[in-house]
This record gives sequence, C-alpha cells and structure tokens, in this order.
Amino acid sequence: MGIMGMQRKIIFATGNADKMKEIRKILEDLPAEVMSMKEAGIDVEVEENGTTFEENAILKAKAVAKAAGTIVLADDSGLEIDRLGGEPGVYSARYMGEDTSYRIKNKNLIDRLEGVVKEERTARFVCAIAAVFPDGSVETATAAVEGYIGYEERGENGFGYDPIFYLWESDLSTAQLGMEEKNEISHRGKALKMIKEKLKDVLEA
Ligand code: ITT
Repeated sequence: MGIMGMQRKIIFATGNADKMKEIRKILEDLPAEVMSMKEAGIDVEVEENGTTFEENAILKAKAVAKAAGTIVLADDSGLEIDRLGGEPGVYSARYMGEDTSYRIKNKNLIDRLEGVVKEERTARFVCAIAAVFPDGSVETATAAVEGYIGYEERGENGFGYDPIFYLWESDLSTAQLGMEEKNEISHRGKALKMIKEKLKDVLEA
C-alpha cells in the first residue's frame, strides 16, 4: 500500500516538547513531514492506564489515529531503577506529581539511594514506540539504555531524569551529552530507528 502526496505526513502523539525535539532529529531523513499533535491541530487527553510502556504507547497512538487519518506514532518512556523495584517506571512523568519540578524529583531519587554503592545503582531508560497506520495495523518497538543513578545532578542538556542518569562507559550523565550524541545511544534513538525501517517500507511502497 503506497501513501501518496498529501498523506505523506506523520503525526507524533506527544505533548512533551523535549521528546519532540529528539524525535524530529532522529526522523529528519524520512520522506515525510513529521508533525507534533499541536501542529496537526489535534488535542486529545489520553488516559495512560496501561501497565507497560508498550501498552501506553499503543493507547496514545490509537487515540490520536482516530482523529487523524494518517500515520500516527507515540512514545511511552521512563526510568527504571532496580534498587527501587523498577520505580518510577511507567509512572515516570507522574512521579511525585506531574507538576513537581525535576530538580525535586531527581533529588528525591538520589536521597532514596543514600548509602547504595555504584554497582547497585543500576537503572535504565526504556522507550516503547507505537505506530498506527491508516489501515489500522499497529507496529511497536521497544529499546533501553543501561546506566546507573549518580550521586549528584550533572549537565544542562536533555530533560527529565537525564541529570541523574549516568552511562557506565563514560561516567557522564545523559544531560552532559549533546542531543545527537544522546540520540545515538538512547532508548528513544534505538526504538525509533527500528520503527523507521518499517516506516520507510510503507512510505516508499
Ligand atoms: P507524552 O505522553 O505526551 O508523550 P510525557 O512526558 O507524559 O509526554 P511519558 O508518559 O512517556 O511522556 O513519560 C515519560 C517520562 O519519563 C518523561 O516525562 C521523563 O520524566 C522520563 N523520560 C523519558 N525519556 C527520558 C529521557 O530521554 N530523558 C530523561 N527523562 C526521560
């Protein structure tokens, strides 16, 4: 099935502007116009009541696809800290309340790991991407980047939990990486690259 002319449009079902910046960069070489929900003039509230990143990504993409008639993608992501039983996990955006600053959330997580040695501070960012096509079919891809929770916030780039998430190889936080460096190794970069292959097939058919 080929998607012609006007329909070479992909709507990304996210209200998170920082995610959207990373996504635009990763998908810039696709032969399609990638628009945010806002740019597409779509405003839907999605209740993210799934229990996994993948379920929530599908919920978001399907909710917007109903209103769109074009390819819709969504991202559900978060930080899993092993020592805290996988918290904040799928509740990453809602942890301590949606409106609480990341200064406070990040400090709280560091405080909860007080006295825990580096080897036991293991964590990962996980990202599930869902793609819903105009014929109703759904594709998903999930990826993670492994790291550890540092002892202090570092770096000014990125967003959310980036200042406390450190990479084993470099001991840099993901907030100390440039956006393109982060996209190379990140959960979001990896999951989107997998989906991109499927999108190319559909767009170039
Ligand atoms: P949408 O649902 O509208 O896309 P959201 O911010 O609510 O936006 P999620 O429900 O997927 O998105 O929550 C993801 C949260 O996980 C996000 O708000 C950050 O706190 C955290 N997170 C995800 N990816 C991250 C990254 O690359 N760097 C830092 N924090 C990240």
